[in-house]
Amino acid sequence: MKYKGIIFDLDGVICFTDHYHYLAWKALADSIDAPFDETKNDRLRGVSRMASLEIVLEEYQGTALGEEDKIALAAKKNDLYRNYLQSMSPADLSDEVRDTLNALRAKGIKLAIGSSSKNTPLILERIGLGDFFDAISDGNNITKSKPDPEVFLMAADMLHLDPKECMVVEDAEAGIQGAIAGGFDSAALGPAASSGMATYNMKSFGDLLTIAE
Ligand code: B16
Ligand code: MG
Repeated sequence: MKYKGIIFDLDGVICFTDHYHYLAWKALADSIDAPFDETKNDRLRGVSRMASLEIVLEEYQGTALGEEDKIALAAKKNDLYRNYLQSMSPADLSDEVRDTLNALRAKGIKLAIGSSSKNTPLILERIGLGDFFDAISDGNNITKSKPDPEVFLMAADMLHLDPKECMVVEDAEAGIQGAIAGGFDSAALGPAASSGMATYNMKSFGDLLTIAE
């Protein structure tokens, strides 16, 4: 096998919660008359919650907001988002992703999560992967969000592997930048695949089986 470990981004790779992020940010933005659309939502991929809020507030023209106000707004968005997550179930994990993960594990490759989301444990539990991964590095154990490599370096460390022995799978450009900065090979899906920055560009998740050979 080319890699001893694979580190997966969660949102946009293992499952898709970006529409729930959109609905929650849109409701929050509407409540304070800040313009927000799908294009702005696309810029939030892989970006931490507080950094996302700064993007949401770029065109906000209401009364000045202090740190406390921003924390309250982010908490309100997160409550809305977590309500949407309650509707997720194992049916939100595609057969292709499930089968590919099982096949990679059968080849003896260690599998980890490297996500910016503090809601990673809830999402994994909802889609039936609560106990699946060998390591979980997420928004709860990092101090710097992607494009910083910290989340991936911590995942590799948890797997007791060197970055050179691991590959990162990402849908966000910020994630591919983080992988490169950490010394990882990377495989890109969706928006990140068109950036041309990754080691491999994939059409679908199952391509990992040939990449990892
Ligand atoms: P939370 P990923 C990221 O997940 C999302 O892509 C990004 O849109 C979100 O702002 C970030 O998690 C933080 O999420 O508010 O749940 O902590 O793609 O890194 O798995
Ligand atoms: Mg992502």
